[in-house]
Parts: sequence; C-alpha cells; structure tokens
Amino acid sequence: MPRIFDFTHAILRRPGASAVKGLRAGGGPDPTFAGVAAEHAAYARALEAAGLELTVLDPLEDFPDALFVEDPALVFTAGSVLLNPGAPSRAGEAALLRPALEQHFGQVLALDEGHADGGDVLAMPDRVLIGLSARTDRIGAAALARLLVRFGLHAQVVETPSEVLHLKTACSLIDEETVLATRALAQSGIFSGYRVIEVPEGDEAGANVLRANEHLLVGAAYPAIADLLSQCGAHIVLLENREIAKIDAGFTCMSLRWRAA
Ligand code: CIR
Repeated sequence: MPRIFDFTHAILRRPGASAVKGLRAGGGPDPTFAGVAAEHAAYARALEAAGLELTVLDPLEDFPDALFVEDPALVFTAGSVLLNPGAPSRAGEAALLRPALEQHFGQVLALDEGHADGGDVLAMPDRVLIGLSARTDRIGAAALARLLVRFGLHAQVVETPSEVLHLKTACSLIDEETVLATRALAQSGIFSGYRVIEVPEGDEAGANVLRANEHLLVGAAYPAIADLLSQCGAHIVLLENREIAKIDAGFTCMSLRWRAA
C-alpha cells in the first residue's frame, strides 16, 4: 500500500534572475541570484536522490516567485488543480503551469472562485487541511474543498496563525502518523489523531520540512529539528536554504510531487 509521501514524480521551475525580487514578509535584503540558484539546484538533486523523476521548467522572469510552483497548483495521484494565488503579483502563474500539468495529468481542475495557495494545503492520510491565510480566503478554501471531493479527498478548513505566511510554513507531514508543527499550531488542535512533534522555541522558521519516500529534507540551519526528527526512521538530508529563505521559501513550496498511478 503506497504511503502519502511515496512520490515518483515532481515538477520544479528554475529561478530566474528576477527571483531576487521575490515577495517577502519581513522586508529584508535581496538574496543573491547565485545563492538562490545553487540552493535550488541542490534541492532538485535531493529530490532526485530520494527517487523522484523531475520535470524542471524554465524560469519565468515576469514572475519572480514562480519557482514556488506549489502555490499556484496542487497535484495528487488522481489529478491536479490550478489554484488562484492570493498575491496579486503571482496571479498569472497558474495559467503558465497548465501545459506542464496537462502533460502529466488526465484531469486538470481549476479553482473557480476565491483565492487559495498550495502552501496552505497539507495533504494527510485521512484528510486535506486547507489553512486560511492572507493568501487563502474562505471562498477559495470552500471552492477547493469542493474540487477535492472529485478526487475522493475530504478537506477540512482551518485557521492559520496570523504571523505565518502559509499553513505549511508552520507544519509538515513527517510520516503517516506524525506531524511536525510550531507550538502555536500544535496547540490549535487541528492535528487530532496524529502524533505532533513540536518545533523547539526559536526554530519556528525551520518547521517546513519535506518528506519524500525514505528521505526527509530539513534546513541545515536547524540541527535541533533534525535531531528531533532522527527518531522517525527517515534518512535526514540537511539542505542549505539561507538565500532562498530571504524570499520566504520552504522546501514543500518548491515542487509539485505526486505518485503516478
Ligand atoms: C511568496 O511570498 O509568495 C514567495 N516569496 C514565497 C512563497 C513560499 N511558498 C510557500 O510557503 N508555500
């Protein structure tokens, strides 16, 4: 029986030079392009090492944040969904992903109202959490929940702490029974039925990790998180994300991953 983090394929998009102007919540300095490109390339290699076959799309210079392919779309074994990103500068990204999705998926559904970002969607074995955020509104979340029914998936709409960009900025699925989450999110009760490993205080920015097959990608700046997760049986891969973190990157948002049927 395949597990929800057993993936065969992923779609990524290489960063363009404009990526250094990507959105960021804290208004900090630009990353260097060389750093963003190197960290993205290392991320791609890590997914390949985890056993995924990659489709790497060309950069989109008009869309600085287009490397974060998991915000304008979602993919599942049963099909894919084009979303409607909540940041105005990212609105055009979904349409530009359509050709790649059509190559791989028989079904490409599209959000028909509201806004929703894939970063606010956590697929779990028994349900899909959709977090409300500055990017995902109630109308978009409800519209997405209706679309997911067509894939046999049950969605639950949840609140996201106001200080985080996306739901998955503050939590990640580790295995079929376990979630990593910041204390604030863990205490909100949305993970009922799961074991929750709390991110150590001060390491909240490291809560986004990525489980893919037997590998678990963790930020190199968060050894305490890697330590906590070492009990979970996955092979931990530490990845630098110093430069891409300046434009609020997480590991989950830089790829669309699925298991081909
Ligand atoms: C943005 O603000 O949209 C990008 N700079 C970062 C998006 C990261 N995506 C994610 O957390 N799902």
